[in-house]
Amino acid sequence: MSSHDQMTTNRRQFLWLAGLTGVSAASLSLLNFVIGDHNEETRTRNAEGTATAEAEQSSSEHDHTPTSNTSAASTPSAESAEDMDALHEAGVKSFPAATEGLGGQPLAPVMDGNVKVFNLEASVVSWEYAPGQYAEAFAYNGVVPGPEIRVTEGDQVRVVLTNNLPESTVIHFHGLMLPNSMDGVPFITQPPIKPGETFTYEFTARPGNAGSHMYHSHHNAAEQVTKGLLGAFIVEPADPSTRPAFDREYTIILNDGPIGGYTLNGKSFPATQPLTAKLGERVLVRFMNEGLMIHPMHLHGMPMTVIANDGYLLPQPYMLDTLNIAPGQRIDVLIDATELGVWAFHCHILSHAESRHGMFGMVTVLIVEE
Ligand SMILES: [Cu+2]
Repeated sequence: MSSHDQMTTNRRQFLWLAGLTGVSAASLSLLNFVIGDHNEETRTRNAEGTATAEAEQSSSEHDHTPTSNTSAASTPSAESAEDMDALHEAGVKSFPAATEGLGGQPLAPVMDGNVKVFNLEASVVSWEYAPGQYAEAFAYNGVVPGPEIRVTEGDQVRVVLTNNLPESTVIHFHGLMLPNSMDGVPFITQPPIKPGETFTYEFTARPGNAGSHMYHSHHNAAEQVTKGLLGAFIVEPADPSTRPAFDREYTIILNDGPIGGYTLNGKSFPATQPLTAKLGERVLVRFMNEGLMIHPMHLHGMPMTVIANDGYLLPQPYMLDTLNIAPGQRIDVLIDATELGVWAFHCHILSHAESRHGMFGMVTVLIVEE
């Protein structure tokens, strides 16, 4: 494929995704412009020496992603700077790369009287976490993350889970205050839901429990959750004026493990999705960590204001540009989109974000446009 064809394909992929996310064609030219600048910097930096490459070589042993080529990493001198740069450039230029399946989309409830009913099915799927890269995943309704469940304080909620996995499972509603029998922990609050069985969870979204929460497996969880049995459970405040206003919102679920290594919303760069905002908008980002490691997410160009931990509003918001998010935590931040451009947004444990062969894993961008 010629570079022109590749560029055309990438443009098509970007426009396809732009259609989903509302990014205008102007963003595309902006992205090309900024990427061009970035590559100039990259070439300059790589000409300075090989110390970085050696550090990356040792860290690459910990990568569990297909972009980490250990045989190449063991012979760094075999690769020219030009070859390395070409791989870095190709990865960035393919962003955002189209892949099959998109998790975390809102699940519309079915009403049963005044009860909001959410139907979930857990099953084994083949999940494309990066272009052409598939892994066996355990998924709710076929996607990773599972569909977003969103209710309002005071709602009566029913979640019906059918287990079509080859092993037992349960759902724990992480962060929700609910009756003990609905807490979803095998042999503490309920028997495991065996293969082929269905279990019904029912509770009220309590006033005072608004915020960013999660649902996930609590059985063989180190394996089941990292393989995909996770999702966002968002409780809207009954009175929206009780929480800070924003113009648009994104949820970023962090995960690390068997499906794609280090992922944002079930995808590894360049298959992650960009965040977009118009200049001057205020963006709410709900970070949720479903993985086994801490991930310090770093936004270039603008600070983030932390407004809530685990759903609970902070008495005093504070600003930062690198946010540690531990397993189980949900942290809400506001970003004032004051700076035009395409800004890198990535985990700052660098071996979760970049190898000798380019960026992968927990990398996306915030695009601020006119
Ligand atoms: Cu990380």
